[in-house]
Amino acid sequence: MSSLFPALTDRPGDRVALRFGERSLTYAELAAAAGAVGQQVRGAGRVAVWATPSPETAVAVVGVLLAGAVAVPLNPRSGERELGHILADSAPGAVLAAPGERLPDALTGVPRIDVAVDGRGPAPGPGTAGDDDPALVVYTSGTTGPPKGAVIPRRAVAHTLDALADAWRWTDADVLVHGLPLFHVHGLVLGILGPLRRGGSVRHLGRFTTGGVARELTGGATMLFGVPTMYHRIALALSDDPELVEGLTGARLLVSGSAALPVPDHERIAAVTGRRVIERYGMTETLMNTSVRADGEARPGTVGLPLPGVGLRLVDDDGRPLAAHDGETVGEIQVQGPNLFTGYLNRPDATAAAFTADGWFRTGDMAVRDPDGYVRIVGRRATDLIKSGGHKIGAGEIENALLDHPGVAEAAVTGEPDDDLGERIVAWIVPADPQSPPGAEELAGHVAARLAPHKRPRAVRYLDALPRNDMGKIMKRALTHG
Ligand code: MCA
Ligand code: AMP
Repeated sequence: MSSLFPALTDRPGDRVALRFGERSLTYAELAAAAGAVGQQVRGAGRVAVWATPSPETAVAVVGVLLAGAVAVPLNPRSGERELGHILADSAPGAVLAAPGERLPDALTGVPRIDVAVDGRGPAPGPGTAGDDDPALVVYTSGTTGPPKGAVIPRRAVAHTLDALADAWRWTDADVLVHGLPLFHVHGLVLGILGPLRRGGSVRHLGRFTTGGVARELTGGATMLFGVPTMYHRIALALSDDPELVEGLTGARLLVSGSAALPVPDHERIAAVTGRRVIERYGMTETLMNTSVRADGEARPGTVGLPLPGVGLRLVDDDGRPLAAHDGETVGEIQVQGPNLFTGYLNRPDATAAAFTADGWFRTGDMAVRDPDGYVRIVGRRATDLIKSGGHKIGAGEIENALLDHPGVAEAAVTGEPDDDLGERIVAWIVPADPQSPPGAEELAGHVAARLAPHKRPRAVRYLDALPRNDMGKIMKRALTHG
């Protein structure tokens, strides 16, 4: 296939490709370092990447892709159980990490390759990998069980990034700033591979702060990507931070995604800066489906129009497509197109269940369409999927982790509205010993160590018994509405 990164494979020059804090790499330096990685991983099949927010992660993923291998980004804060599952499922031939990074015991059996940002490898060629060959396996939560590995082909990466370039007028003149984690599609595919495919530049904040956003947007950055929690924190900070106001006001494009941007945050930012945040809608399995266009109307609460090449329909409960664009009739979003994943790794059952008989992907997101076609997401089919800080988290995996705690007899997990996180995780616990129930911090630490810190409950409520129906099924609505 044609190169995923023409700016790296065709005479890379001295333009800065990426910057993390004080450390930056030009296109020529990135091509050489990625070439060195590529030499080491060629033929390795799947290669895990210890995805810290660092230039090593970018070099690692680009090197793997240029070599035609498959990158499996790992959350460096993954707990034992989550990491154990991902490694057993994806069986990586090697793990790429920054030198000096301490890796957990679960990775002991996997050959380690240190990523040298000053490495010098042969100029990457066009490669032999085909469009339908996998580029990435990204793990994503479902309602029950451990996370599933979404296999994302090279064509999906190319297609989604080019569709966004069209929608956003995204060019090599753009300098993106963000502080997103690099083990999700948002931060890695859009936030790192996006600028590199365009031949532009990215500045990563290491960790998100409103001060970092202000500094970069007043210092030459043109675009900002973030999850709604980040825009919420920006909206709160605007009144005390003139540099932040100046930066947002002057930016070419402000983009939010991964969860719904609350209308009050959208309006607050618009009122202070005169700028409207653009929303786009995507999913690990589908990459990007819709977006408000750079020259379109950024109506609060809408995620815009289907991107070029993406088929999108709403269906009723019986799976029948809805014809109405009346802004009222709610249906599930189904999508089709070159942006889609090819399936879940080792899970033909889950893959089959995710598609309709005629090949549409069931997103589980519920939406209406405005008369002009704009998509407005109104909710989610499964209440057992929680979006907290833009991370998708399955209630089932947290319940299983809680049940592993000796002090927990029964557990149920729900999501509750939260101004900052969108939703916060709430654990409902029947203690094994009502006289000495495990504390909230103890349980949060227990989940953080097994799964990941962002999956920890933010509140714990204690009950004598969980409400159950005649079939013994926990009635979560009675918990949240009780
Ligand atoms: C807290 N920490 C702990 C514990 N509690 N560590 C161990 N044990 C504990 N019990 C640590 C955390 O690891 C973290 O460390 C720090 O304390 C603060 O944690 P937390 O409160 O969870 O973080 P936050 O500051 O509230 O984070 C908010 C955030 C974050 C920055 C908005 O949620 C975030 O980065 N969200 C982005 C999610 C995302 O990218 N989603 C895209 C997926 P430390 O501070 O050192 O880290 S969706 C997607 O990809 C699709 C395709 C799409 O549409 O985009
Ligand atoms: P993930 O599986 O972690 O990639 O998350 C994908 C999910 O995030 C989608 O199915 C939606 O529920 C949600 N999502 C992503 N972008 C948006 C958005 N702009 N507005 C509302 N929900 C969104």
